[in-house]
Amino acid sequence: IDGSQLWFTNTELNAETIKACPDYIYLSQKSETYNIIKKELQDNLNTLFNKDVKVIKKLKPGSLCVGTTAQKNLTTYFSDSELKELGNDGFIIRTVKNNNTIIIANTEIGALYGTYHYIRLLQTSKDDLVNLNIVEVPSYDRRLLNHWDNLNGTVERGYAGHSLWQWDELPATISPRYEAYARANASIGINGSVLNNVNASPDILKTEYLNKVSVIAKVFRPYGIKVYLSVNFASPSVIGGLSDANPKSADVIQWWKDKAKEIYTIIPDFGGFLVKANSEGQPGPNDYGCTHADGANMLADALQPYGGIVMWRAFVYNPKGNDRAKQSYDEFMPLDGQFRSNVIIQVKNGPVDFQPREPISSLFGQMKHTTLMPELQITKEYLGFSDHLSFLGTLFKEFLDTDTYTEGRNTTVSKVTDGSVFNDSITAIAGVANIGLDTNWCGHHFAQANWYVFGKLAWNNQLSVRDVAKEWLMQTFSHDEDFVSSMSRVMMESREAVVNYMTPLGLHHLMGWGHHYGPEPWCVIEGARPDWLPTYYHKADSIGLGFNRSSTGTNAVAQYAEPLKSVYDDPKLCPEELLLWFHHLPWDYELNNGKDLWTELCYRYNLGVEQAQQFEETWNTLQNKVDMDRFKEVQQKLATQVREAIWWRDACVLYFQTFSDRPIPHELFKPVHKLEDLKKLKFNMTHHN
Ligand code: BDP
Repeated sequence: IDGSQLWFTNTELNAETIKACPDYIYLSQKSETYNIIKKELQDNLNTLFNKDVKVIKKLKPGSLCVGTTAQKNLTTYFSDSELKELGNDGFIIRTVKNNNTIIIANTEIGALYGTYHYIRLLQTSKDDLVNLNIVEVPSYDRRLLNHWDNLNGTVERGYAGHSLWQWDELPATISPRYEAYARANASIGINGSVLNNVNASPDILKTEYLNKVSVIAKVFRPYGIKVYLSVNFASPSVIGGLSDANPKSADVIQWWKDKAKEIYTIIPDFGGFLVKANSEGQPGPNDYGCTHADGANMLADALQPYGGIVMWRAFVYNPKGNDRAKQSYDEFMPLDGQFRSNVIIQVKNGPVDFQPREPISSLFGQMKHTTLMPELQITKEYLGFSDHLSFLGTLFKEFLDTDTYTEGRNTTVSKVTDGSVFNDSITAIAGVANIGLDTNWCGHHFAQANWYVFGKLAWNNQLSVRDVAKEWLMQTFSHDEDFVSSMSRVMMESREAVVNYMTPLGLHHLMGWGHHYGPEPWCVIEGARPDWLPTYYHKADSIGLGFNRSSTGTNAVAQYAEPLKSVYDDPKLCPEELLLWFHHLPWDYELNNGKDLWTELCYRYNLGVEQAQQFEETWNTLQNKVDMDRFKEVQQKLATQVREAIWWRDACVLYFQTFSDRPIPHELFKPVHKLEDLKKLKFNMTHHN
């Protein structure tokens, strides 16, 4: 077993659900999507129950019925209002009279989601499923993957091989992986893909490429997945022959209008644009003295006649600014309320950049008159690439569950972004994909779980990620209870372990310059942007450690609503896991547990190593519960993780020791490495791609 089947690998029936086997599948409609539904149900039911379940066109007792509200013989069992509330993508699965179970939705795609849900239940539920009444409506309307894939086939921050999209072969040749990808996404509710890197090549908007994109869109369509593209703001001048890309210029406005028209002629259900502007060297409206709102609105107006949207990224910062963590807020807050209704501002979860742990971006909840969408990173740029096992469900959930307090208690990030608090014109969430051409798609077998959990949380941001982990383990590996409970425990702890051995107590960005793999807290590079260097973030000195973002420092805390602001501002109240994010504290600063900062730091780094060792030991006890190939591959990765956890611990502790001038508590650990040796290590990127 090579992992290519993702969470469709282990098609085992859960013992309790054996009674649920329908006698028939009632499907009276025809379409490409219904063909998928039919195939999924037949294949799965036949395998699961080892029985030939017939598809019928006239309803009989004992049927599993799938359809939409257009079929009046199915709707009699539902009230108009409950059907209406399902919106485009929701569904109901209900057992009615004559032992019939109906999967109903307003659209075929909703019925497809219901189908996948039902199959998943057969495989993982503890219930016997003979009397179902399930209503599911997604938290976000648009649930998107962002691919940072370049047109030359490389993937920015991709650790699972080259890009899935075979631009050179398209449109003539269609890789079978496009459909496999669409199926995997549809099974967890993802309904949009931005195909290309946010550092976008203008070429993507050339007719030649649009024709290629249209072929991918066609494969995705019956699975309910829309295609979106990242666009380069300078496109009108680079590929359009105009003298500039000024959003106020009539020619530029017209160019985008014409381009939008062309796009929708080629791809009628095109989703919209994702834009990285005036960020890390990308062009944007600021180049012409215009604001982000001017730029976003100009594009939004071009897409508006066709129902397209603009996802405009708030990831902006400038080396001249005083604290990178504050800049996105400072730049965007004054623009609140100025964006068109088909613009959504895409905001990274934290104020800096996808660190193992960050507080939430202060924009969430604060930009009350603008629609915001979270951007999460599924690919683990800063958490050990695809080499370390680190389940991001806990990271995503911690972020979504964080209370912004902007509209009083319990106005969590989930609620301020999914339409529960504000009257959002669009609701959306994006995850930067970890998918590539590797046989197992994600580089590490367990990295597939991060794709999976992103999709599940985009569908329902209230889910328990422990349950998601278990459900994923059952479908991907085995139903064995010991296996599922042991590995779900590992998964649930794994992100915290990474935080511990990389950046405990609110430290951040200690990773090597550029590649972001491995520890380089000492890193200084002549001429490099200071805000890309670790020393900018940890600010270690003889007095202590941490970035003072309190009211005595850069006052980033002031960007949060009360009581967050006061809590973050006071080291005694600030959650310990964010302490050094907000404060520069003396080495002998006493923490709540009575230990001084230096001791606690050593303790946490070592704890991370112990956790990684524990993961490896746990996996080794499970050898006879998984297939040999995946067992060995994961085993090898876990061994690497332990080795590198030690590398991280030693590098950081030994380096910070040059400032603290204190001994490592002898009962904790003795470094394996010497600081001079670690400083000489050169990272080899090719090994990791
Ligand atoms: C950072 C990455 C960089 C991306 C950038 C972005 O290091 O490769 O282009 O974010 O999100 O995380 O635009």
